[in-house]
Amino acid sequence: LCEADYRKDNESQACEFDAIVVGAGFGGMYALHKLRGLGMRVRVLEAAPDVGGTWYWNRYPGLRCDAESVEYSYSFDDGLQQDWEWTEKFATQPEILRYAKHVADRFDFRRDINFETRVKSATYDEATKRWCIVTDRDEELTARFFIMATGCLSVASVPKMKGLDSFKGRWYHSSNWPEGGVNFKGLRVGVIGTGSTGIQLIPEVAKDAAHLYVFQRTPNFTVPAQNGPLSPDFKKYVKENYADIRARARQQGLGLHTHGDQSAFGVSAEERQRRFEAAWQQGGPQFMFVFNDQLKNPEANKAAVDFVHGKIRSIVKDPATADTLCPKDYPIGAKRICVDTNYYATFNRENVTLVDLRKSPIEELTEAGLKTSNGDYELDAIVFATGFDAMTGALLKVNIIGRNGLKLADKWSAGPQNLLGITVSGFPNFFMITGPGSPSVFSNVVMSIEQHVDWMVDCLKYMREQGFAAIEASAEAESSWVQHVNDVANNTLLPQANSWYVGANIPGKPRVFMPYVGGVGQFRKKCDEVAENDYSGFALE
Ligand code: N01
Repeated sequence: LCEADYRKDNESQACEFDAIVVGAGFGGMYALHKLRGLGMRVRVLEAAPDVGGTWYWNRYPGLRCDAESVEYSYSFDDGLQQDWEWTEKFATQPEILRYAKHVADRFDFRRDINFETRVKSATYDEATKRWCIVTDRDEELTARFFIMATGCLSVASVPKMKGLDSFKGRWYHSSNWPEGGVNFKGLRVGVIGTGSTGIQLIPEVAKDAAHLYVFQRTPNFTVPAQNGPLSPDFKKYVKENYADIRARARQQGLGLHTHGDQSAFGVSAEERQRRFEAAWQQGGPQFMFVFNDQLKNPEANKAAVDFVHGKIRSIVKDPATADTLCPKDYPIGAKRICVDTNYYATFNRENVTLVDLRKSPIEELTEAGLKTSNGDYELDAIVFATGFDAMTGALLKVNIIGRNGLKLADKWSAGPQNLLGITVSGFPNFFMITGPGSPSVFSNVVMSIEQHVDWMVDCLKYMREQGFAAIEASAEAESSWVQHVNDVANNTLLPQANSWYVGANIPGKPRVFMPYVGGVGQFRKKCDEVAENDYSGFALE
């Protein structure tokens, strides 16, 4: 079906599908590919005018992926990975979006995608064992299987600040950036937020702005990307060894580098320092895996903290600014580690001022700018790099109603109960790609997407072979999975920060550690065991 045929079909009420997928990012596109492989009639519903998901909407200056380009890509088709040429160690957003579009062209995905279509609700009908999906075009579609591939970081969080409406300048949220870009030349700009996003865009905005004020509430740890063009030799090596690299990534998250297998205290102080320095010079998030106890042992973590504090103090010339940039009250890695290009050095520029919101909180936005408890800042533009309603935000934006009228929003009022991060008890034939309870954000997410989709598609194949019409997680299996996710997290230092991992950035959100941090290898093993045991923990009918 092409788009026009589909609309015609729809008019004649032929809107029944085997599967409806929401989202045409990396998750939705791969789900479409695999479901087509089962011979299913699939429709993907996407709010944006084109594919790409997060890489479509996020276009702020300086945006790159913090997983290396040759890893942050699909592994399912060797022809694809052999043909595509990444140019830099860490790909820019335009390059990743080009890749997503290339994949859509190559596999002719667009003919099964309805763009500019937002899903409003999805309701399970027990009598027919089908989902009814309603869109903002007032279409009603039905499908046996309903799959949310809406991403973990796709619902922007703009803090409710007093006076936002009165601000006379322009304001932007990083994840909904104007397509043509923003010209900050000669402007007084305020950036609120110093997470991965702020840390990437601040050095770029500083190059253009007349003056840049960085409003920091919590300092973050960031390691240099040490980005650069990929050499022909490296590209050749990767292409010749893709099978091994991908196999390692399926077990440990990333395949190019091996993780340290020693405790930080299994080596001398000099050697510890040497290894941290080598990781810093190598660049990227590998810094978190120099030693195997960095995220578990507070002392090992402190050794990494001290190393980064030393770097900040050596780069930033003004000691008071350097001190304000040093995170001191949570373990490194407990908020997702950031990866930057020239972040700390940006604070040496004459036209950049760091404002410590812990000492002087924002009171309100005014017509002319922003007022803290310590004074007024006149601004022409404000950038909110204030993050996302992570992991559950996009799932709960759709009114999903399962058996007995149960709303997902109500079921999750105390936290996102789920089984394997892929399914939810009370919601038959409903699947989440990279849902809460899965490794998703704690992994190379494209590899996780492939694993979740592969597991789901194997499950649907099994159902067809065995003659089942519906599958649903049992309440007991779900409770023990949530307990396991918590136990694994509590065995680390990760729950100790007020991060989006625990929903702390959204007022009123229940504090629950959402991602599975037991490792992608362990997660894969658990998923495979469930499948090998005829989907133990699930009811099939
Ligand atoms: O969002 P964040 P992000 N007043 O939530 C501050 C992925 N990502 O968009 O920490 C003042 O991390 C908030 O302060 P605090 C990646 O997984 C990846 O930066 O709450 N400040 C914090 O500093 C990442 O982790 C890439 O005290 C307020 C910031 O805003 C995730 O997305 C690039 C505030 C938000 O940081 C999210 O990153 C970009 C308020 N009312 C993103 N509210 C790459 O691949 C919030 N803040 C490289």
